[in-house]
Amino acid sequence: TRLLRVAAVQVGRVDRSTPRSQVLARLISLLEQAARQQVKLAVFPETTFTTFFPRYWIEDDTEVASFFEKEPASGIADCAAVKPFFDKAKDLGVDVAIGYGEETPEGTRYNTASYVSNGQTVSKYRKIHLPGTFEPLRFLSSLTETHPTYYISGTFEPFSKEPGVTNQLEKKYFQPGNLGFKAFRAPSLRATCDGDKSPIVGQLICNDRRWAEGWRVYGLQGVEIMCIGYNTTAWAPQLWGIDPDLMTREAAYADAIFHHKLVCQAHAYTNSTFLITSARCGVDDGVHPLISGSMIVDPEGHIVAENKTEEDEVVVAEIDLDACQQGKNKTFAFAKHRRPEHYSAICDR
Ligand code: CDT
Repeated sequence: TRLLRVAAVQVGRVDRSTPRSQVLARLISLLEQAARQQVKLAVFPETTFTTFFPRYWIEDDTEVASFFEKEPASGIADCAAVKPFFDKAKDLGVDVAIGYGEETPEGTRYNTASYVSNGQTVSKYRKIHLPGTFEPLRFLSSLTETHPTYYISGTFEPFSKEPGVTNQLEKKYFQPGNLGFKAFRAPSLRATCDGDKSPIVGQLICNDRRWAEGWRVYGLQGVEIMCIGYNTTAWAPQLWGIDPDLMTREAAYADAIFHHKLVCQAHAYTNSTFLITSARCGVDDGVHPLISGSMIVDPEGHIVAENKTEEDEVVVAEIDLDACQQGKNKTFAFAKHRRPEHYSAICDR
């Protein structure tokens, strides 16, 4: 056996104006809770240090810049604004995988997740599948007339460029990731694994989890632990292209959770890997709901631990990395069963 205690760290409501210092204090408290439960790897959400700002059309670049970390070449753990978080993780001996808005020294902005151990960046991933649009969705006046309830609910009204529209403007605020899907070993976790093999880890960010392509690239590298943070809106009918009158908010939430679990469990299973996946959830600014659904999934696709609340919460499980071998050696023994000569179309287009 190669036992390891891990945590999906869920983070609740964070508003547009919530100061970094307040978020950091909460994250440090979550780290302490994880360490008290002997957790060695804690996975945090996407854009953990701020609200999920791509939902807003923001014209003032000073405000946009305020949602990014100016990351030095030495890595995010040396970024002054968030250093206390990484110092605490180092003190507690907890490896962290955490998402944040990255601004490079050259000024390029990415949606990034870093794996940091003992104050050092072991690996960095930049989100490749950026959902949504470059421009705000157009306001459809016909819908205002036919769906007055939806538009006067105020859910998205105050933050859209045009009233009554919600946005997912990741293509506007981020460059597509340029680091590929690079699995890596986490040497700091070797001692806890009852053997000489440190785990093979991979990272994706939110929308990436819906795409089989990235998962399989990690699967082909023998990944054993996938770390995935996300912000998934629980109510955006116009964005999804559905009539708001044909679905209740409860049904929309349930459907968003269903699709989240469907892709996470299926892709963990078909790549014979554990998955630790962590939500930024709650109702930001009191009007923007995000799903929860933080969980730890085993290589057979079963959920072994999951969130109980819509707030800050540490979801812990002890996992045995040797459990990956069943799938890797039998049903999904890639070398024996794959037929790549028939797969070229997925690279060609
Ligand atoms: N943050 C993020 O990637 N969210 C997306 C929302 C997609 S709706 C256009 C997700 O896949 O959860």
